[in-house]
Order: sequence, then structure tokens, then C-alpha cells
Amino acid sequence: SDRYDHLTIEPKWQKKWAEAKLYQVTEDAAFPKEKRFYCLDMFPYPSGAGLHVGHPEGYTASDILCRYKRMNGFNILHPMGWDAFGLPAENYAIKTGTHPAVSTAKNITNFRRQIQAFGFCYDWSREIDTTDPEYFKWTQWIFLQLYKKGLAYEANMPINWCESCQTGIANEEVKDGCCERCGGTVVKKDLRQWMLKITAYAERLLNDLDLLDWPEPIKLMQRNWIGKSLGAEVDFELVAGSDTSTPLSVLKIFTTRPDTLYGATFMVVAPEHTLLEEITTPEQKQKVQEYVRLSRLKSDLERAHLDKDKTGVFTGGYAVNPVNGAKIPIWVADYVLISYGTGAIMAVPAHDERDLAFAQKYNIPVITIFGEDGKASNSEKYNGLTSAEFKEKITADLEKKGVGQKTVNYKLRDWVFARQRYWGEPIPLVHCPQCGVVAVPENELPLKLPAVDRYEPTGTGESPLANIPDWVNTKCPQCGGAAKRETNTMPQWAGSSWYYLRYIDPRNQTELADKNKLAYWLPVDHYIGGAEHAVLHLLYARFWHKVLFDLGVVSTPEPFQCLTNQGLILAEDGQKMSKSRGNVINPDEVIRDYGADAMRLYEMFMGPLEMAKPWSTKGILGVRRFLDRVWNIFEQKKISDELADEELLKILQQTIKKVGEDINNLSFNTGIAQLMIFINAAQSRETLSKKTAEDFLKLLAPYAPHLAEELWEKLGHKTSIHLERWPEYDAKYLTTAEVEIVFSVNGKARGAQKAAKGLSQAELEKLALANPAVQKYLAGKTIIKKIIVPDKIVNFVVG
Ligand code: ANZ
Ligand code: ZN
Repeated sequence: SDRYDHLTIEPKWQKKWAEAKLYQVTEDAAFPKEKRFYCLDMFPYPSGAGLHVGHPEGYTASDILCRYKRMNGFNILHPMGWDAFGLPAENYAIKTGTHPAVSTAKNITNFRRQIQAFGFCYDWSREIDTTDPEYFKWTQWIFLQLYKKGLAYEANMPINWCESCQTGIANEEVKDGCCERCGGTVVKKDLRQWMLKITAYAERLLNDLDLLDWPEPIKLMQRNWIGKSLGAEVDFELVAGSDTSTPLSVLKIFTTRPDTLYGATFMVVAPEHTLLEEITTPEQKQKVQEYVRLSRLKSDLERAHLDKDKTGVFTGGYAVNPVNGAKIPIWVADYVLISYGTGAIMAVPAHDERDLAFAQKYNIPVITIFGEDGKASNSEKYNGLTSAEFKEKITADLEKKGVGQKTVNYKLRDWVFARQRYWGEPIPLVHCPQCGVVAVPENELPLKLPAVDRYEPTGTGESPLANIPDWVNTKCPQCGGAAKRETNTMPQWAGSSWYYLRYIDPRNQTELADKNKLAYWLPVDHYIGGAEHAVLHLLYARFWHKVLFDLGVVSTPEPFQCLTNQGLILAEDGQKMSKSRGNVINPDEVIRDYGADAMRLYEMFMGPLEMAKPWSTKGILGVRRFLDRVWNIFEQKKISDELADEELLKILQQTIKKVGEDINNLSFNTGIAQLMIFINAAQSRETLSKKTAEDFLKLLAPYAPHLAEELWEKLGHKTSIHLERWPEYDAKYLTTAEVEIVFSVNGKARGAQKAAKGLSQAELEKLALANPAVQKYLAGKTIIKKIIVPDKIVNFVVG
């Protein structure tokens, strides 16, 4: 049989759809709020390598969903754009001298061509590019709003520095102690930084997760990353050494277990703790200094890791336990981090693993507070209390005595927002010797990047922009005096933190987007993309959205209502696709050989959307054969105005129902299987009724839009199938299958009855008890046991 000519059909329809502006959308008031659907794809970084087969997986899923929703009367916003700032373009510039804007434009052209070859229903009139000054003007504007609200601040602090990217990076970008982007070594470096106060939103970022239809693992990752801990800060007075002339400081600790205060047998301060010098006795000074020097060389991860051997040095100093006056030795150890809590702890080896390992190593006593019964001991008046009761009571007592207070701590840290690189949005601030930091006036935005000759990072912790005097030297917007521009640029996460807002009104010259249009579409109804952004992009975007919400720019507290993560597409060998392994599938070649429709259908047929699955050339062949069979049925069968036979009608109704429900549940693979069932049945018919044929094409249209459109035209239609309504099924054809249920008493069959397939155990028991024959054998007896096998048998054991 024949293959249809995808090389002609697919470009033909792509061109026609574009000319007809079929997928352009407006904010039509005729659609009520519940009939508006904003479907967002994670926009790609247009790399030089071109599209990866993983991209069209999510894009096909959202495309099918959009097409289905449109056929069900929804107004659809479905846009696409480019997340185009970032290091690869800059590294390429360093290597070749090509300006990043040039290589980026080239890559975008290639990506657009590749994506358009799939026939996705994007409204291309809304395309955006984060490196376009008309776009980043508003990224800079948002930064200024953060700055004016006190949510952007300058700080000199030790940050994570990637040695190979030669830039500071955010905590969220450190993965297993290495750079998330390049895998390079991350060290601590003291650097002047711009920080965003995401911690001010920690509580709301945590609580509002409850509003979202997101995969639980992603929500959990965000909860853990925010890391809220309830506990208490407790003051321990230092014990005087030989010098009694100056008043003693207080050592503040944070604990989540104030109920174990009586079990504290040593204290630990972080090597960076400001009181360390005061605490340390002259005899211990040299040892402590050496220890501090060595711990500087380790990363936080190395220091805090549970299985790592705990090290530390006694300081010679002591503190007083405020509950019982016990004198407790103070150690310095690097498993306590300066960046969390107060940078000091009371150690309770009986109830904390790390403390126990440390105590065993250095022979420190262990005092147990809670035993098997869960009641406190060794704790004077608190003995006998449960942990919860104890915590509450002792915290109140500490507060009354003025030596402690209830405290909430978060693991979340402020966002290190500056990058010492060229290819990013310039931070729109000026440093003036007279006025300090001054914002670039909003009417001077966008602040564009200057042309440069060399893109190499300076390696000094300054951006390449610092080497361009013409750009750096400027006038202070406030006093007019000589001043210098901020030379750090924004991280790649900046542009992607709000892009979904710009799609709503992409050419607006006066605002980020029109308020009414924002209200029309927000929030994003469905967001589809990879899970790798769980605590990066998805946390940052939520933060910016909340800031914009507080400013009255957007009217919803959250940006993305529903989220789906597509699974990885692996290579045929089950490994991750990578250039170095030579196992990368090129979408251009697949489209050339099998067609876009086949590739779309295949990626959806591989398995459940969320799962990782390996590519299979045999698999795509099979899918292509299915589409050829569809083509041939329409070419060869007689299509008449007569009614279809009852049997085929029945299968069609089932198919309408199942394919629709499956698309709604993003269960695309099972929907395709149902389309195949229908085609198998249709193949054995000589004729096909026109109505049946048309209904089938409508079901196929979201999956294989080109083929469905071509066959639709061949049936004589002049308007697009993609503007058609989804067919309705007739419930009368959908009676469920019946099965015979056997009723038995003490193992002997006493009756039977036909019943609908799939009844619950309770329903089956009810049927059995209502059966007269069964009733006869149960009379006067007690049922000791029931054995119910669904769709088969109900057996009563009586005595
Ligand atoms: C005494 C205690 C007894 C603790 C016990 C735990 C168990 P989360 O839940 O992560 O907030 N801690 C506090 N600050 C620290 C720091 N800067 N570096 C390392 N550890 C620190 O953990 C809080 C607990 O971690 C605190 O409660 C403290 O140890 C330790 F049976 O205090 B706990
Ligand atoms: Zn000034």
C-alpha cells in the first residue's frame, strides 16, 4: 500500500495556516473566564546544537491539549519565544569573536524553523526574545521595582563562585557541590553582590503551594528548599576566663529541640563565628586558628554531609546552661554552618546523630532525655512530659526568664542575582560618589549592552563591562556628577521569571502588559516542561509574580495553576542522549523521513508523558504505518452518505469518549491506542459513512493536524478542520459489558446472575444477598466469612 506524501502535505498546511492566521488570538470578551485557556510551554534556550527530540515532547503534548480545547469552544493563548541570554552564546563569542547577538539571532532562526516544522498551533505574532531590548527593558523595570521596595540590595559576602564559568552563581545553581550548568568546581569567594530578598517571601512561597495543582514531588522539593523550621533561640552565658574585666557576651543558639536542653553536653560554634576569638583561651588559640584555616578550604556540602567524619577543636571556653547552670565546654567544628540559625548550637548527642558521632569521637558524655516510653527524664520539673508538651512549656519558661524565644528559621537564602559576565541584562543602577547607588530613570530604559571587542571574563570578579570606560563612566541621574555604572549583569533566570506575562501583551510600549489583558488570561492554566527547574525557575518566577502582585501589576497570587513535567526521552540504548555518546536523534531527519505528524504521534505513543522512555526507530516506523493505513482507508474505501453499521458506530462512540477524556488527562498514549482500534475496525468495512469518517478525522486532528486537514479537504471541506467542534458521542452506544457472577454458599454454587462488568465488592455482595436462592441457604445462619472475586464470584462461609 501507499505512503502519503508528508513532504508536500505538511509544508502546504503550515503555510496555509500561517496565511490564514489560524492560531492568532485576541482577548475576545465573548469567552467567559472559564472558557479561556492559557497553555504555556517552557521556552527553549536556542542553543547552537538545534532542537533536541525532548523539546517537541512537551510541545506536542501542549499542542494536542490546545487543539482539543479549541474544538471544545475555548479561547486559547499558546505562545512561544526564546530564553536567549546566557553563557553558551558568550563562550562561543570568546572562542570565535562572533557577537553573542549575532550567534543568538542565527540560533533563533534555526530553532524557529525546526519548531514550525511540527505544525504547532502557536500564535507567532506573540513571539518574544529575552535579549531583545524591547523585552529586557521590562526585565530591568521589574528589577528597579524590586530595588525601590528594598528587595534588591548590595552586599559583600562569600558567595558560590564557579571557577570555570568565572562568575558567581546562586545557591539554587549549586548541584552536589558543583556548578549546575558546567559541572565545574564551586568555591566560596567574597564578592560585592546584588541580592534579591526572596526570603521576605518564604512564608508565602511555602503556604501558597497548597493552591497549586502541581506534581507532589515538585511541591515537596520547593518545601524542602524553603525549609521552614520551628524552634527556639536560647541564650547561653559565657563563663569568665582569666580576664574578668570586660562583661561577657552571650552565645545564642538555635534549636528545634528545646525539650533536650538538659541533654546538652557540649556547644559548637561555626569556624566563622564572631565570638570565637573571645571564647578561645590562650592555650587553645593556635589549634583553633589552624582548624579555622583548614575549614575555609571546604565547601558547605563537604562540611554538612551526614556521613562525613566530624572534626573539631576544643576552644577552652565554657557556657552556662540557662536551665540548670551546668558548665558546658564549647568546641569549634565545621559541621555547624555560619549561614544557618545563629551559627552556634547546643549539642545533644543522645538525640542527634551528628552530635553523637562527634561525642563518641572526642569522648564527650551523653545524657539521655527521652527513652522508649517517649517521656522526658533527667529534666527536673519537666520529667514525664512528652516532647511536644516539653517544648511548649520550656519555651514559655525561657521567654519569661528573658533567655530565649520561639523562632522560625528558613533554609532559603536570598538570591545571588549578579553575574560577572557580558551576555545578560545590565543592572540599571549607577554608583555615584556623592549620592551612593542611584537607579537609572525608568524613561531611560532599556539600558543596552555596549559593543565590545573582548568577551573574556576579567577573572577578577568583575564583568567584562568593567573594561569599557565609555560605558562605565556616566553621569549620576540625581546630581549630574561623574558616576560609574553597575557592571554586573543579571542571571539567565531573570528573563524567564516573567516571560509568561509579556506574551499576554508583547508589543506594549508603555507597560509590561495591559492590566485588562493580564486579568483576561492569568493565571497560566497549564504549564508543561521539564522537572529540572523545580527549585530554580519555578521558585524564582513565583517570587517575582508575588512581588508584582503586591505592586498591583498582576491580579493572581500565583503564576502557574497546573504543572506537568514531561519525562526524558532517552536514546535507543536507554542512555541519556548526548553528543559525546553519538546517540542523538535529530528531529530534522525524523521529520524528513517520517513526517511531523508521525513524529508527534510517536512521541505521544512512546508511553505516559511523565515517564522517561527510550527512542525506538521501530516504534516510529509502526506509527507511520498506522498513519499510512488511515490515508489508504480514506483513499480506497467508498465513502457514502449511508449510515454506518451499528458495530462500527459503537466503536466510534467509544473512541470519541475515550480520546477526549484521555487528552483532558494528558494520557495521550492510550488515546492513540483507541484511534488504532477504530482504524482496525474500519479497515474490515467496504464502505465508510461520511459522518463516521468526518468524526474520526476530528479525533485525529489534534494529534496529526496535517494529515487530518488534508483528508478533511479531500472530503470536500473549504474551511479548516481545526476550527471544527469536537464530536459528541451518543451514550446509548456505550452500554457497558456484562459478566456472569456466581453466588455460592460454603463453596457450593447456589445461583448466578448477569451483572455489569467492574462492579465493586460491596455492590456484588448486595446482589448476592438479594438473590432468593442464596437467601434460602443463608436463612438462620451467620455469615462467618465473605470471599468476593470481582466479575466472577461471591462466596459466603456460614456456620
Ligand atoms: C539541639 C538538638 C537536639 C537539635 C536534637 C536537633 C536534634 P533543622 O531541622 O534543619 O532546622 N543546627 C542549628 N543551627 C545549625 C547550624 N548553623 N549548623 C548545623 N546545625 C545546626 O535543624 C535544626 C537543628 O540543627 C537544631 O536543633 C540544631 O541542633 C542544628 F535532638 O539543637 B538541634
Ligand atoms: Zn550622584
